[in-house]
Amino acid sequence: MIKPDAVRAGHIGNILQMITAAGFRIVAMKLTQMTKERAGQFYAVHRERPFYDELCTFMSSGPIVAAILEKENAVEEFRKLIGATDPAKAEPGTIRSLYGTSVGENAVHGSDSDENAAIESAFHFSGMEIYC
Ligand code: DAT
Ligand code: MG
Repeated sequence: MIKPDAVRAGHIGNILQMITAAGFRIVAMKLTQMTKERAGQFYAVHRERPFYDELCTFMSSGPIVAAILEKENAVEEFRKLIGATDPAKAEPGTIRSLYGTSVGENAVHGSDSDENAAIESAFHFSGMEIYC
């Protein structure tokens, strides 16, 4: 996902350019806004964390770009491209280092495993919206 902060700041085009230049193929994509309840479902694993409410408020604060990306070793490769959760600690040149503004508002989401990538893909897209 391109998060609401980066969409608001006009970074959709630059971020997609970085993603495709890094060799990812976009197999599904949409501009959409999650309700706070849907954001809560998406981030349910973080339910007990102190930042959960802030996270759900932020993630539902405006439209996001949801996408499914395909590449060899995609999960690990995408996490390299986006950088560390805290933009201040992200490698220079990574998406979060360039476009994130704080640990909460860090421009992009990436799945953390193939299993979660499948769950998160199904959260945002129906089979007919996926072009593998
Ligand atoms: P990542 O998005 O790198 O997988 P995560 O899964 O640990 O990081 O956390 C999910 C999101 O929650 C993260 O992108 C931003 C928010 N978050 C994480 N730690 C936070 C913190 N200490 N304060 C505020 N928001 C935080
Ligand atoms: Mg995570």
